[in-house]
Amino acid sequence: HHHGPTALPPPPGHLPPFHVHREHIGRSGMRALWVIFAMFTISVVLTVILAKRVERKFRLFHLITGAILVCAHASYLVMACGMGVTYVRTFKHAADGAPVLRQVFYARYVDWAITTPLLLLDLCLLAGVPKIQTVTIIFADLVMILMGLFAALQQGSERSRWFMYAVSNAFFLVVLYGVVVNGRQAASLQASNVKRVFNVTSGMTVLLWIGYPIVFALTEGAAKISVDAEVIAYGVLDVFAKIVFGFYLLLAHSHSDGDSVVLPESWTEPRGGSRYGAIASDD
Ligand code: RET
Repeated sequence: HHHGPTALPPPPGHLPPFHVHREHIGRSGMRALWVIFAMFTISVVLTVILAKRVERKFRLFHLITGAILVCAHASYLVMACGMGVTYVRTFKHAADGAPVLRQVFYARYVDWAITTPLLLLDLCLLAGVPKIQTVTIIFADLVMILMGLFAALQQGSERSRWFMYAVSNAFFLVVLYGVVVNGRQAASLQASNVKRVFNVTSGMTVLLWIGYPIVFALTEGAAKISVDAEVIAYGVLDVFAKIVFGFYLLLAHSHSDGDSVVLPESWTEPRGGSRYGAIASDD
């Protein structure tokens, strides 16, 4: 009998028939992926149009928000084409006792690893959060996403999956603290319009982001809801956390000089002798 070049040698002895039950995306999930892909496509075009309407020096938030939208647009295209997805063992069994494997879209985590730091950068630059605090918030966020990815792909033990979920949530608390405490403190020094825009965008961030670990627990965590429901739930959160957030930020922040953000000295001042790199001693 001929085996292809990559075929493994036949197993020794008799193996029991191995069959598994698979949970995967259906029609409504596929339709949702394409609809959300289309929404991100339109949003990218609108962001470019909005950017063209303001002077170059007021385009920082358009650039960051545009990068977030382009990234999500690419990630939805990848997922709608059936890429960035794998099967992971759940800890459930089908009626006939077969283990249940479930589709996990790890492409999301690649997207989130890039876009959540940029969303936080939007908020930190808006409030004028000092550099070191900004870097801390963004690094905590990156660890949160990566630990979530490892939890989602974990097949060995259910306990280690939930342990890593807890670690990820601990880093999430650091992010929330940074946005609510450091962000609010920095924003309190800004003009009233900037303060108002920060209150709305940071409030949206806190409320919407809390939705992600909840959806995770129901889907990649415990496989309580279908893959279609998962795609729709994350999709709704993504649309609000990226598109609604982004356009509110760009439209409410009216780009007149009186509204512009005041960054701490350490962001803007040239290097001096008493500095630690480009960072002020009081930063
Ligand atoms: C995971 C699982 C583990 C626990 C926690 C999570 C948090 C995820 C968050 C994602 C935010 C995504 C956004 C995407 C862009 O639209 C990784 C789901 C805490 C907060 C805002």
